[in-house]
Amino acid sequence: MATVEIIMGSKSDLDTAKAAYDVLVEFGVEASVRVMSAHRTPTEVTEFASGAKDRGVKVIIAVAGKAAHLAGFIAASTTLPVIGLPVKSSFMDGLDSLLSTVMMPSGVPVATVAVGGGQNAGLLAVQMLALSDGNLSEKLALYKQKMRQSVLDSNKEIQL
Ligand code: RP5
Repeated sequence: MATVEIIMGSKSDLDTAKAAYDVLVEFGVEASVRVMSAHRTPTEVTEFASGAKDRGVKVIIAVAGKAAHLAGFIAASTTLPVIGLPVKSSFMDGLDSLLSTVMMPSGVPVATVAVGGGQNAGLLAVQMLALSDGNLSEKLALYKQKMRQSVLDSNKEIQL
């Protein structure tokens, strides 16, 4: 069973979801990707969300675009942390997805990352898991060190 379950509203969201999945794989976290729609399969989403904790899931990443209610709909039925990943849509460049995901009512939080921010969604999930996993915590520290070094190297290369 996956520690992080990534749910996307449509298979058309796969490229966005894959960026989060790739980060989780890079950190050695068990992850899965499934299609489930808040609007088209509401019964399945409710069953999925209400049973996630008992399946051993620790974090859920919900990927959706347009009227993107998936993350909030999942958060309504679980106490697990839910990360919302808004998809860049064709008509409003993802502003519709962003607002539909982030503007949750009090009591039902969704930790929303940037439009198309798959990498950060994956990293945020890793950071949550690292709170109780020393090995992951060390990997995150190394990741930060590498990122820092990369910027320092860029600065050396670009001397105009
Ligand atoms: C949302 O509507 C999905 O998350 C997707 O981003 C968007 C369009 O879905 P499709 O019409 O491509 O299936 O539910």
